[in-house]
Amino acid sequence: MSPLPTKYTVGDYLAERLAQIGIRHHFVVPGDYNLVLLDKLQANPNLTEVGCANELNCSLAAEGYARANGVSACVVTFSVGALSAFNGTGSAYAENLPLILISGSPNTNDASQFHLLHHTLGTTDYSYQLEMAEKITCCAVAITRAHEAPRLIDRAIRRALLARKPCYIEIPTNLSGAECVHPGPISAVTDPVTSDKAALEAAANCAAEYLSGKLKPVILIGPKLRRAGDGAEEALVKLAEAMGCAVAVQPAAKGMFPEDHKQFVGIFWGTVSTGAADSIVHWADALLCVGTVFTDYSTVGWTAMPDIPLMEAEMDHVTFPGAHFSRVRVGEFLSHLTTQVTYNSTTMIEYNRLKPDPVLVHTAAPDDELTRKEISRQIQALLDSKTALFVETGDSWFNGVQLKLPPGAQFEIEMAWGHIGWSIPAAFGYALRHPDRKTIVMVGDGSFQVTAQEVSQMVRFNLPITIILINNRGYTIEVEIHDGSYNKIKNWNYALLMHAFNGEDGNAKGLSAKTAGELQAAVKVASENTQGPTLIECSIDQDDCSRELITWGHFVAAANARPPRLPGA
Ligand code: DPX
Ligand code: MG
Repeated sequence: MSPLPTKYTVGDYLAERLAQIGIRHHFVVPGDYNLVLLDKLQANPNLTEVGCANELNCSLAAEGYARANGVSACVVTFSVGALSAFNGTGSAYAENLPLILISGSPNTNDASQFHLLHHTLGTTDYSYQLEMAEKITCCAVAITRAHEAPRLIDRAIRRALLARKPCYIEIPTNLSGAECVHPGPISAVTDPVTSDKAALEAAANCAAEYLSGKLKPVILIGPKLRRAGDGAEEALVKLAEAMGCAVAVQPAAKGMFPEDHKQFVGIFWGTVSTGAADSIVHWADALLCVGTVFTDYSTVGWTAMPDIPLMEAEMDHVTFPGAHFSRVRVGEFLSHLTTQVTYNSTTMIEYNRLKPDPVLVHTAAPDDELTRKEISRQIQALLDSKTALFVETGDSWFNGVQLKLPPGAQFEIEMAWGHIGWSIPAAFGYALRHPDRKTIVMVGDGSFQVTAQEVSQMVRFNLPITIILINNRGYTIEVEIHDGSYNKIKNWNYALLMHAFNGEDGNAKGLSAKTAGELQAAVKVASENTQGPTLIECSIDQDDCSRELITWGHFVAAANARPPRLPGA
């Protein structure tokens, strides 16, 4: 550990807290309201500054870093920076990730002197950014005096860590270097809240009662399971084994239950489920939902909403038909329940009758035109226990969900927020924290165009990320939901772009594949390029999309098109 500064400033205090909660990299875009703060953060030897190309990418890189590290920080300037960074902050909120958004702000004297300032709306009220941040974070604080900084910084960070949501800290340009007290023990910020013993006991009893007399229990896992931390994922495997029942997983929770486990029955995604997950979920007479999120997307336009009474366990509470228990930590609850359940493998026996036979995967000849199926076949062969697979909004969601994850492989998807372009900066942020992983991104042409600049940071940090860019010449998912000329985009020379990002010293490689053999050769180049990203543009026909996308698109479009309900109707 480095020696602590004897005199603390607000900036030092924040830096110390960020380092103490396990942040090793902070993502920044400089601006005159945050420059002194950036100096202070830079001075902390346990933090590495990571510059981003713009604040949207900066916030999404921090979102990806939070997936790998559990918490992240994004530092931007007032308004012009923060309003762009709000997008990644919204993602962190929807995806349950504690991202600490830090914004520089005007000198504390300016508001009372009614000065008009740059990077503002041109009025003398500067409170709007804090008010906007309040809507998209679990705690938003603005420091107006240095002596309040320790209390406000600690409060915001603790709230974010406990709620698994983003927080916002605003620091005026003339306060980052102002003196404040030194930090107290970090446990005051990081110590978890434990379950209320009585509530925990009562919830476990209620669960046993919910299951009693039920013949066909099924466990359904959602994306909030991993976000809960708390050993919840491991506890769930033990509970599943004690129950012996079928375990289905929502698409955004793919990988949160081992896919090679004999009780894994597939991804439950309504009519576009894998295996026979939808049949077994709909056959169940008791559904133990853990961390589930039911949205129009995850229920395929509300067509797959389970219609039996549910048990729903969330990070810090459990709800049953007719009962609710607060302050029950999900990990503790699942462990407690494991000691009470009886073994009943009825749903596994039935699943083994229902499950489809393995399909024969066709391997294309080297000269065959590249297809979506062949791309998937080749990506499947790349996956191993070290892989982190990012799947972008678009057909990549459906193609990615179909892949079989080897044990240990990580799967990242941003299904709740669904921001096209997320995968490039998020994979960059993730790979910085986990350089040992083999990060692969499946991204469409339209999405890539939104945040392409962040590939240049992958080059700068020599990260060997493989980008499989599926070029189907437009916004195909939108074509399937509702087509129009707006779904066509300008084509780029994606492979050549890598040379532009290299500048004079980069190691990125850009390749394009139009045949199966070209893709195979490009994949080999990617695996040998350990010093920078490799982008492989895979050209396919614009109508070559998955069956699942077309089906899902149909039902989501129908849900979008419901006519307005009149009062009383
Ligand atoms: C939009 C989407 O090329 O993928 O496989 O061709 O669909 P596919 P692409 O990356 O195109 C993505 C496109 C335009 N969604 O089909 S999913 C609307 C949208 C969004 N996020 C933002 N703007 C618009 N999801 C930031
Ligand atoms: Mg496309």
